[in-house]
Amino acid sequence: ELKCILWDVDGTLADTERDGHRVAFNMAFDEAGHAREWDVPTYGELLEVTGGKERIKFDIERGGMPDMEHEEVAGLHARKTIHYQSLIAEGRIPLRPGVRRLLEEAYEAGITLGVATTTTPAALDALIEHSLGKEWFDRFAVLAAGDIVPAKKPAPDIYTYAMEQLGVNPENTLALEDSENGWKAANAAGLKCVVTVNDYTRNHDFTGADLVVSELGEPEGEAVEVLQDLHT
Ligand code: XBP
Ligand code: MG
Repeated sequence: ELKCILWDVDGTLADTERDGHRVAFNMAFDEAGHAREWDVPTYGELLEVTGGKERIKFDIERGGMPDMEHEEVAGLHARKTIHYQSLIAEGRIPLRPGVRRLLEEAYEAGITLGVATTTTPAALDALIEHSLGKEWFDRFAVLAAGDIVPAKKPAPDIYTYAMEQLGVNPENTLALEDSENGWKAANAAGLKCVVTVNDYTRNHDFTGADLVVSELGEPEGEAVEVLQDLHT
């Protein structure tokens, strides 16, 4: 029985990567005097690594940026988060199609809703406030985000943490994801997983996922039933 849905954020709730996170990283690099710009295809390669600080370190290892101490990476990333919050506050990043409808249907149906993401809490809060609506701070029963677990996706830890907080079992929980790393994390945590792909993730390997769709779609009164059927 489906009792809980855990939502990924970036790429799933909204297409935040190309016009949000990527742009914010570039603003932070420019401001700090780094001659580095992550263009759209390069950023696609860097998405192999989840987490913003981890992504900067990955680019350093690839030779894309000069070597830096952890503190400098953390400082750059903190500025990136500020820029990201401003971009989101400008209302640039809408929810993906069908997201609001599914959230509302599931909430009405009494399904426990939560978030499980590698994103920084401040970035998540900005998206909830400006793209989703403040009432969702209370409607989500858990907001599991960022460095709260040391190992980010594809490790299962953030899902395991969210389920522990909620007191729900993997058998009754469904993950909504958009990427291979996200799907692997959900699968490793023992969850069923529905994947909604986007431009950055449509060629990822989702072998074994329960359902892979291009988006959640808009027809009313069906989405929750489709997800519930996966659990019977
Ligand atoms: C997506 C990510 C994140 C963002 C940047 O995570 O990999 O790292 O690109 O986030 P998910 P921060 O799809 O699981 O939400 O810079 O805030 O770390
Ligand atoms: Mg994602």
